[in-house]
Amino acid sequence: MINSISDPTEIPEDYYILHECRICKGNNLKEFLNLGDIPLVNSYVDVNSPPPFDEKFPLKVLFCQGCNLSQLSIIVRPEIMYKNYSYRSSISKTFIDHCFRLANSTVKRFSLTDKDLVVDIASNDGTALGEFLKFGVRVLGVEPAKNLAKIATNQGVTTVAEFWNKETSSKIESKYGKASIISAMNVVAHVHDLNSFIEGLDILLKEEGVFVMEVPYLLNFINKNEFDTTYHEHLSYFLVKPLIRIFAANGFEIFDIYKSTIHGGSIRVFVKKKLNPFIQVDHDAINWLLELENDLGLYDFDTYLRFSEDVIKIKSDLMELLTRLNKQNKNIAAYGASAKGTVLANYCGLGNNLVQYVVDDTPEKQGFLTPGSRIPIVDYSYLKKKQPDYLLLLAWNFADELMEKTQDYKNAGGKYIVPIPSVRVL
Ligand code: DWN
Repeated sequence: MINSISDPTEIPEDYYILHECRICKGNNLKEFLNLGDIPLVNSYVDVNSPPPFDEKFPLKVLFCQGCNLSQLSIIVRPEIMYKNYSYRSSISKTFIDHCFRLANSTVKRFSLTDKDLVVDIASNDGTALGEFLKFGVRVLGVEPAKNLAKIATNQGVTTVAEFWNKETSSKIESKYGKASIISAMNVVAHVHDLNSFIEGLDILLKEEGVFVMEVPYLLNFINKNEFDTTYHEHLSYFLVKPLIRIFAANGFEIFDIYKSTIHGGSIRVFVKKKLNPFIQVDHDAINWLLELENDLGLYDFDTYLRFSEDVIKIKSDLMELLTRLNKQNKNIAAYGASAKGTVLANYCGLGNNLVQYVVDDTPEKQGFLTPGSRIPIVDYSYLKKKQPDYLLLLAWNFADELMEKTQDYKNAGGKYIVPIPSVRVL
């Protein structure tokens, strides 16, 4: 989610080119990943009126030598990406369970009661807040995609259909009062103007309140070759080091942080207002991750170049495997019409000739074609009917959950292809 574009020069109508690092404002930005031109990952194609071609945008990642933030070279206008959004966070049980644990631990750790307000930024269909509601706290979602805000509100999670910014924050404050907790799961990486985002937090958060966020961790991205989580929505790829810097520059302070396994590896970061004296900073937790980042070479550009070589190998291994299986007349399907699946398919040049259909349990995606690769998206019953020989797990981050729910497929002789961190047949 971008709230305002401060400096990048406008080129075509739909996107901007980044000229300086969004955190340190330096211009020592070096490219380490170029995935070519890729469509917007949530622009699923209508089977009944497909456009002549799917619009594509350059997808490149740059490393800032100044503050070590990795970031996309362009910024697509948020209005294009988020007005109607097919991704539903409630589709995965693994994620719902994760949100329950987050709600449970947050309510206990900060002694929340029915007087406390929890606000979730980019609350999607209300999955996380639904778990907080179980503990009797007050909740409010903020979600720019009107279709999702409506679903959440209908399910009892009142949701404001707006982008997060200072104006939205002020409006919420005057109507609902200050928040004890503001959460942001998988959205800070989507934000171009981080200063404005944090100013919004400052307005709505109580002086003793806590901001808790989760973002994919660049450490896992590099070490597990998670290149397909690069897409136009993900503007920043975070290490702890640049995060400390951006919060400090805005009067906030990280006081605790730890790794989580969700979405291929994330960090959960707890942040307070700098002047809040009631919460102690866990320096050991923070320093441990900073040392780990340093030891793993994540402040060194050469590490990123080695990663980009691994990415090329995944592409050739996957295409070699799928082409060989196709020649042997094996039927290949996929599971998970995910954003990362769209990037993987388009980068590798994988289409309907190799993968016959993609199974996805999201009703909003079924009946459409995947962006660019144009593979039909179907519901789970297809898998049962067709029993393909191989199932490519495009939502590899939920591999355990997908394999568990497709036990019958496996028992009938089906095999899985897992593309990340390296191509494997299971
Ligand atoms: O930040 C973002 C991340 C966290 O989520 C986004 N901007 C968009 C989205 O990315 P993604 O689409 O790559 O996320 P997922 O959660 O890996 O997508 C999984 C896909 O697989 C979804 O389309 C749902 C589907 N799925 C399913 O149909 N049945 C997943 C599971 C676990 C299932 O049981």
